Formats: sequence, C-alpha cells, structure tokens
Amino acid sequence: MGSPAEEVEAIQRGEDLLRLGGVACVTVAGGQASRLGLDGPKGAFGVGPVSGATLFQILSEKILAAHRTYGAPLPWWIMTSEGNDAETRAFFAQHQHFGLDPGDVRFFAQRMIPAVDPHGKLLLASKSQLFRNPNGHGGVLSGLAETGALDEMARRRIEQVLTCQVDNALVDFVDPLFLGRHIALGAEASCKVVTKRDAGEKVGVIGLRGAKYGCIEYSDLPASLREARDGEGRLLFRAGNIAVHAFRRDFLERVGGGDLSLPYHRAKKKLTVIDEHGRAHEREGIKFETFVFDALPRAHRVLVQEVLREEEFAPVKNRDGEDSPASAREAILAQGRRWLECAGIAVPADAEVEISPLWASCAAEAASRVKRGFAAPAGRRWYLRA
Ligand code: UD2
Repeated sequence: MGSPAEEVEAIQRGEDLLRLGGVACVTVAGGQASRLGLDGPKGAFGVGPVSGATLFQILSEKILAAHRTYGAPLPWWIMTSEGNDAETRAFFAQHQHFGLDPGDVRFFAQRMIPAVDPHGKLLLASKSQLFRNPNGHGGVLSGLAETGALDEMARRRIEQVLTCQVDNALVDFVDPLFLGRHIALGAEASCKVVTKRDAGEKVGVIGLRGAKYGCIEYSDLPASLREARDGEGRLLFRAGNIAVHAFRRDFLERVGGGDLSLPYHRAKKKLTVIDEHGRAHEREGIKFETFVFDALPRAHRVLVQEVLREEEFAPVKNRDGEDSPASAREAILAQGRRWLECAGIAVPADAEVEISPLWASCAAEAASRVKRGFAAPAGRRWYLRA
C-alpha cells in the first residue's frame, strides 16, 4: 500500500462508487455530551472559528460537497437518542437541512437501556420511570437494521457505508482514498487511526488480538500497556481510533441483524436518580454501553488506515484544554492557513482562515481553486465558502 499508482487507483475506485450512488453515510449523535456540559445535541454546537458553523453544518457541507462533486446523492442517517431526537430533527428543519435534500437526511433514535446501582439494583429517574441511558454508539448497528435503513440501502443498491461521530470538527469521512482501499482489500470493516498524542490521550487503540483486529477502549487498557514503548521509544499501542469507519452493507446486515450481537461495557458514572421518597440526588451507578468498533473482530477483513491528526482529527469533548471547542477552532484555522499556503497564497500572519467544505474538502481542491484565481477577502477573518 502507498505507491503513487496504488493511491491513484484506490481514489478512482472510491470515486467510481460515489458516482454510482453506491455509498451511504451514518453519523452517531446520540451521546449526552456530558463532559462538554451541553444541554442539547452536540451537533448544534458552533465550532467554526470565523463562521460560527455548527458541527452539524460542517458535516452537512461535507456531504453536500461530495454530492456536488460526484453528482449522486449520499443518503445520510443520523442516530440520535431519546433525549435529543426531537431537538436534532428541529435543528435540521430550522436550517433547511443545510442545503441537503431533506428526503436524504434520516434520523432514528437508538435504544435506551436501564442502569443499575453498584449492587445491581435498578434505579429510578422518576416515580414511574426507570433510569435509562442510550445503549452506546454500538446501538447504531441494531438501529440501522431495526429501522429499515439497511433494507432501504439494499433497495438503493448501496454497497458501502461510511460512518463517523458527530464531534470531530475535521472529520474526513467521505474520503475516496480510504473508501477505495477498503474496497480494493475486500474489507468488511475499516477504520482510520492517528498516532496517539501521548499515553494518556482518551482514544481507543486499534490492535491485533490473536489474528483479529479490534479496538481496546482507553479505560480498558492497563497503565503498563498504555505507557509501554517500542525499541524506538514510540508508544507500543499508538494507533488511536478516530472512529471513522467504512463498512460493507452486507457486513452490517450480518452484525445488525442480531446473530453477531455486541458485548456490553460497564461504565461507572455519577447518575441523578430519585430515592424512595421521590427526592432527586446524585449517586454512583453503572451504565451499560455497546461500542461500534466491537464489530471489527467479526469482520473477515479489516483495513486500518493511518491519517494525519492535523488534517482529520479535532474532537470536541471537553469544555477547555485538549479536545475542546478552543482546540478544534485552532485546528480548523491551522488547516485553512496550511491549505492556502500550500497553494502558494501568502496569508498575513494575523489573518484567520476558515474553509467551508463547499469551497474545498481537501488541500488539492483548495490548490485547484487557487489556480483558477483567488482574491483574498477583505479584513483579516476569512471564511471561504462557495
Ligand atoms: C470515543 C471512543 C474512543 C475514541 C474517541 C474518538 C468510545 C467508547 N470511545 O471516545 O475510543 O475513538 O471517541 O473521538 O467510543 N454516542 C452515541 N450514542 C451513545 C454514546 C455515544 O451516539 O450512546 C456518540 C456520541 O454522540 C459521539 C460518539 O458516539 O458522537 C462518541 O461518544 P463519546 O464522546 O462518549 O466517546 P469518547 O469521547 O469517550
């Protein structure tokens, strides 16, 4: 893998399928954004440093840009959960689905499951309701099967499904090179990774368990392995999962159809529940969640593609510091500046550049736009959008 000829051929393969309309997109957006402290869908959070564009707008524009480039629709399924489903739908309606055909943007809510206390007893959210939480992003697999999405994909002759999480401001999930390599290898499931920033970074790591690829969640990786180094001093387990996947549709049918159900992971969390007198209080509880990457070991073939963090990974997880809105905005600006400078534009040191996916979705596209003529916008805050 990696020769220029292989790369050209893979891109061609990916683009051919996109032109045929054989690809669907799926985004998991059912999480509760508790670390960020948001009330409402995380996708409605504004991260565009100049434009204020929300995560949902950025994702929508990536899909719209691909639709324009390849001339075929890219139907998109967004997984929500009980707590944000109505708001997510309303948000898209309010924004005219960001220019996408509303018929090609579908929503479904993932299932909820009960949490328990440390002794295994069920908890109450109200006098008449159990405390329940979304069943983890692995719920997307059963969700796609149960809501008829996979049947619709089959009717539309969709062969490959590209998935991502809602919170990565630099996500490049409609990527013909990745898609083409996944197809060329005959992989059933593929994923993108970046080199971990440091041993403590909260990303799962992709590795081999026996002969099978899988992902070990950061909380499950013992400190000794998290810190382990190879002969060159690099982290031994450094393939950080950025949760961008390509799945063959027939693989999703096999996994989501139930015969390959996913395991549950336990997560200790502080939960707001009610006591026997109906009073709300916080207490320790255990949530159960499934993870989409637990499907990887069930795939007959897996492609793991390493990509550049600065081009593809700027997650919004925490209120501040690393992986926060501020770090995502910085990454967007750095990418905008880099793409223009690589295209030969002298960007003033104090200028801020944000590029909408509708103007360019990769450095090469930015370069070709510049080649056709580029007039720098007035002022020092540039938002390039076509
Ligand atoms: C996730 C991965 C981690 C790494 C990182 C990359 C898990 C458990 N860990 O860490 O290995 O890949 O992301 O950014 O995935 N979601 C749902 N339904 C749910 C729970 C989550 O749709 O029930 C969505 C959520 O909206 C978000 C994504 O899944 O888009 C990630 O959820 P998270 O923020 O809880 O995962 P995180 O940051 O612990």
